[in-house]
Amino acid sequence: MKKILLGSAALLVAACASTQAPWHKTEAVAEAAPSKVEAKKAPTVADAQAFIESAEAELAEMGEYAARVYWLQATNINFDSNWLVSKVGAKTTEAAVRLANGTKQFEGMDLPADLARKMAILKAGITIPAPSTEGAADELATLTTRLDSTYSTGTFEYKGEKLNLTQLSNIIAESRDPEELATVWTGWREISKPMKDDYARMVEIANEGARELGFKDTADMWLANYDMPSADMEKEVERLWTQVEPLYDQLHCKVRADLNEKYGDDVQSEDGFIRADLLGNMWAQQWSNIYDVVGPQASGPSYDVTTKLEEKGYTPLKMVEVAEDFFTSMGLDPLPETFWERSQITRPRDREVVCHASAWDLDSKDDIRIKMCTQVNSEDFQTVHHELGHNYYQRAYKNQDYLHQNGAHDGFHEAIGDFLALSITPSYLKDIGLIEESEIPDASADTGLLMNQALDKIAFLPFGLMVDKWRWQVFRGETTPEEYNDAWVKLRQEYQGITPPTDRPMDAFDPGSKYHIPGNTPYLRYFLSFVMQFQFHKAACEMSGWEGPLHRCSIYNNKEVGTKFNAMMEMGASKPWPDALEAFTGTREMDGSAIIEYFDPLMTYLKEENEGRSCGWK
Ligand code: X8Z
Ligand code: ZN
Repeated sequence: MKKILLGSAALLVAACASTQAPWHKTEAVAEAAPSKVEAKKAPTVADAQAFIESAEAELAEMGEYAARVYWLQATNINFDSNWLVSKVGAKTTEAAVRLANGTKQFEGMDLPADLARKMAILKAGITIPAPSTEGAADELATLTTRLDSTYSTGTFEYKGEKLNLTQLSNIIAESRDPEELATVWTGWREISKPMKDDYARMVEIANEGARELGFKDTADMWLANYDMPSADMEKEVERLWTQVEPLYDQLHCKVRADLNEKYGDDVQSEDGFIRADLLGNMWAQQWSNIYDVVGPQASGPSYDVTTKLEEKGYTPLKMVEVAEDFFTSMGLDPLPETFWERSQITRPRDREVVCHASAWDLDSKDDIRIKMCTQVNSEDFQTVHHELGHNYYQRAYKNQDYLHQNGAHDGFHEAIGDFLALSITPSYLKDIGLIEESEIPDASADTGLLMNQALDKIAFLPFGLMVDKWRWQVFRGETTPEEYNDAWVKLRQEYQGITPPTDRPMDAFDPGSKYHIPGNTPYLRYFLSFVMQFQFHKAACEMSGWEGPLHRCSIYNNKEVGTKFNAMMEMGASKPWPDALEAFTGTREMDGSAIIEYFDPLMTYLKEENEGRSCGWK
C-alpha cells in the first residue's frame, strides 16, 4: 500500500495503494531546476530546499492526476484505459527519474537530516525505474501495463466454463479431489506463460534505471528503503526468518502428515515436499481453508466464521461497515462519505477489473477508497480490515509533507489492518453479535483457534520471503530468463517445502501467476508485516492491561490504544522507522519473539503431534 511516489511501474504498486504524479509542471521543472543550480558554483542548502519543495509540488500534482487514471483502469480494464495508463505511467516515470537524478547534485553536502531524508526517499522510491534514455519510460510502461492487464483478465476453461481467478481459487479452497486440484492449479498457470519475455525485458530496463541512479541493481534499490544499507536490511530479514523458521517446520510436518493420511502415499508422500495444490490456496501462501483436514478434531471452536457471516446475512458492504466500526471503536474518525460513494466493494458484472484487493489515496487528502471483489467469507472479512488499515494510515499522515506521506516502511503499511484483525477473537465476535455468548469457546478450544491462525500466519512466512528472494536473484542477474521458472520452483521447495503437482513445462512462468509479480508490488513488506503485526498486537494488549494469552486479547473499543496507534500512523515516513516503532511498542527493533509467544501453546501441541515423525524436507 505504498503511496505511488514515482514512475509508471511504481504507479502500479497502486495495486496496494494509490499513485502520485503530475505532468503539467514536469517540463518546466525539468528545465528550470537543473539550470538554476548549474548557474551557481556549488549548490547551497537553500538550493536543496528549493529543489525538494518543487519536487514535492510536482509529484503531488502529477500524483492525483495519475491516481485517477489508474483508478479508472483498475475498475474498468479495456483498450483505452490501458492506453491511458501507459501514457501516464511513462510520464510519471520520466518525471520521477528526472527528480531522482536531480538529487545527485546535492550528494556529499551536509544537509539537515530532514532534507537528506527526503533526498533519499526521492532517490530510492521508484519501484521500477527506467533510465533517462529516450523512449525507455514508454517501453517500460507498455510492458508493465500489459503484464498487469494480462494477469487481471486471465481465465482458464474448466468443464466447459471460462473461470476467473476468484472462481478457480474457490475450487482450490473447497475441492478435496486431487485430480481436480491439479487441473485447476495448473490451469491458472497457463495465463502467465505469455508474460515471460515482457518480464525479462522489464527487468533489463529497470536495472538500467537503477544503475543510472547509482544503485547496483533494482534489488539494491528496493532494499535501500529501510533506513539502513541494503546489505544490512538483507541480514535483518535473515535474522527474522531464523527466529520464526522452527515454527514453520513444525507446522509443515503436522500438515504433511495429515495430508498423507487423508490422500494416501500416491498423492501426498509422508516425507519430502507437500503438493502445492493440496493446501487450500492458489499459491499455498495461507492454508486455513484446509482447517477441516488438518485442524485438531476434538479441540476447536464449534463455529465457523464463514458460516456465521452467511447465517447472519452479512453482505460485502456490511463487512466493510463492521471493519470501519473497529477503527471508530478505538476513537478514530469514521470514513468519509466519498469512501462509500466511490469504493468498488464487489466485482462489477459487466466489465473487467483488477480484482486483487487494494486501498487507494487519490488526492493525498480525504479521497480514500478500497477496490475489492469481496466475497462473504472469513478470508475476505480479514481482507477488508487489511484494506481499511491502509486507508486509515493514509488519512492519518495526510498532513505530512508529500514525501513523508507514506508508511514508516512498507511493512508498517501492510501490518496496520492485520494488527486490528488479530483482535477478531471469540469475545469480539460475540460483541458484534456474530456469535452468542454461549458459543464463546473455553480454553479447550485454544489449540483449534491457534491452529487456524497458524495456518494463515505461520504458513505465510516462507512464502512472504521467497517471492522477493526470487526477484532479488532475477534483478541481480543470478537467475536468467531461461532459469526463471526453475529458480521459482526451487525457492518454493527450499523455503516452503512445497512442490508443483506435476512437472512444469519448459515455457512455464509460474511467478507471473501471483499478482505481485506482474503487478510489480514488492513482497518483502508482507513478510515484515506478518512479524510486526504480532509486535503491535502484543504491545497493544500490554497497554490495555491484558493478562491472558495473546490470542484471546482484543483491543476492540480501546481508545487509549487507538490514540497511541494513531500517533504512530500520523508520523508517516517523517522519521526513520525505528522511531515510529518505538512510539507505539517501546522497541526500536523488528522482532519475532511476539509471534513466537503468541503461538507458544501451539508449538507445544505441534511438537507432541510430530513426535516420532521425521520432519523437514531437505
Ligand atoms: O496483496 C495483499 C493485500 C493487498 S496489499 C490484499 N496481500 C498479500 C497477498 O495477497 O499476497 C495481503 C497478504 C499478502
Ligand atoms: Zn496491503
